[in-house]
Amino acid sequence: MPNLIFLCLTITICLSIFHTNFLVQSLTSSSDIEALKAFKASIKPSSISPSSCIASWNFTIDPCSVPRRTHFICGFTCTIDSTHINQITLDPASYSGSLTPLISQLTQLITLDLSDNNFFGPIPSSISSLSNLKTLTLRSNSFSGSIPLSITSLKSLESIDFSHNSLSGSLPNSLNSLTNIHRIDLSFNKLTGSIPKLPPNLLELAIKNNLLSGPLQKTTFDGSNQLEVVELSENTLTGTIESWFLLLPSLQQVNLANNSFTGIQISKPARGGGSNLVALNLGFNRIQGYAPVNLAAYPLLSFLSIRHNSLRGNIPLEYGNIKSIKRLFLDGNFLVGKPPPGLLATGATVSGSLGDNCLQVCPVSSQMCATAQKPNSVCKRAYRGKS
Ligand SMILES: *[C@@H]1O[C@H](CO)[C@@H](O)[C@H](O)[C@H]1NC(C)=O
Ligand SMILES: CC(=O)N[C@H]1CO[C@H](CO)[C@@H](O)[C@@H]1O
Repeated sequence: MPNLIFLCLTITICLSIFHTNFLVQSLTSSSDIEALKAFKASIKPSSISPSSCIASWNFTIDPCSVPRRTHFICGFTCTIDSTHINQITLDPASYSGSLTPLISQLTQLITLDLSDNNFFGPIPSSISSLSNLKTLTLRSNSFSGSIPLSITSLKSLESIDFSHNSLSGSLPNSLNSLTNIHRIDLSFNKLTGSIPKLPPNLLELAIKNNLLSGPLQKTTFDGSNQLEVVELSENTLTGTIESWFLLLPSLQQVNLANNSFTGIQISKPARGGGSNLVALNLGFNRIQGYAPVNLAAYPLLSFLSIRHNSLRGNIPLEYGNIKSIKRLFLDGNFLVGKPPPGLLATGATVSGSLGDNCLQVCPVSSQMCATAQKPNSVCKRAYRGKS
């Protein structure tokens, strides 16, 4: 009997020692450790340089234990209670590999930033399990395939940056269910199709240098009342830019250059601070017709480019009286007549270009006229049979 009691006591002590040790040595949840191991394992060992963060991910100790002098030196952070990984921010160290679907086990992750490496292959759709994720930055890698539809269930997401990858296919249709997102950057990919309805709290939309097509649709921008920045240059967008677009209430910077737009309609903003538009770039399109007079009514407009289009007729006199304008580019059109005096006056603060048009008067004493006008023959041909 005493033997049995002794045995029980021993087992209890052993168990409690084991238990304490277990708690001390293994802070991080086992599923997080498993996910980190898988994350490292899907990176090619040959691409992990000895001085990089990932090289220090040596699982002989617990990832969240401190201090981290030799093991797990950098690349991630843990929650305050050291039980979960809440941030992965890799160093730009040319890591090459895929992103493991087991990333979905890091359920407390708030930031995932793999920018400036060589990750390739698809963005795993299991990423949709990261319900706390606020920042998803995969910029400057080689991810391919389409943007997983499941991404639209990431309700906490505030910022997506997938720019400079090789993503293809169209944008997820239910993008607008990302109710907390304020920044989307998908620039420099191979995305096709049109832009679906935008999330309601979006401030910045950048999809520069892709293969987007079709016109800008009102349904896309309906309710985009916070939208300040629209960067859609270098796509294959077509059609007329309609008057509702520049009247989106928060718009500040718009770049639609290097597309195939053919027309533009501009309405005057409401009187008394009706527009915050500061910069508008419509250069290198196929816009026909007259230079839109109503642009002169945008009270904060400081940069305007409609260069390299097919504008005809006179430069509106009103363009000489835009008080806010600092840079104005109307070069590379078929504009005629005489520029508004306000643009050429000595001491005028506006710079830019009126060159490569069909202006009859453009004094080379003005910097705006430094580039020569088109040859007469070209201008005659352009206006033959038209008024
Ligand atoms: C991991 O760390 C242990 C010591 O904690 C060391 O013996 C081992 O070589 C390390 N492994 C690698 C791959 O660096
Ligand atoms: C904003 C933008 O993309 N502008 C580019 C349009 O294309 C011309 C000519 O190729 C470039 O010089 C511009 O930088």
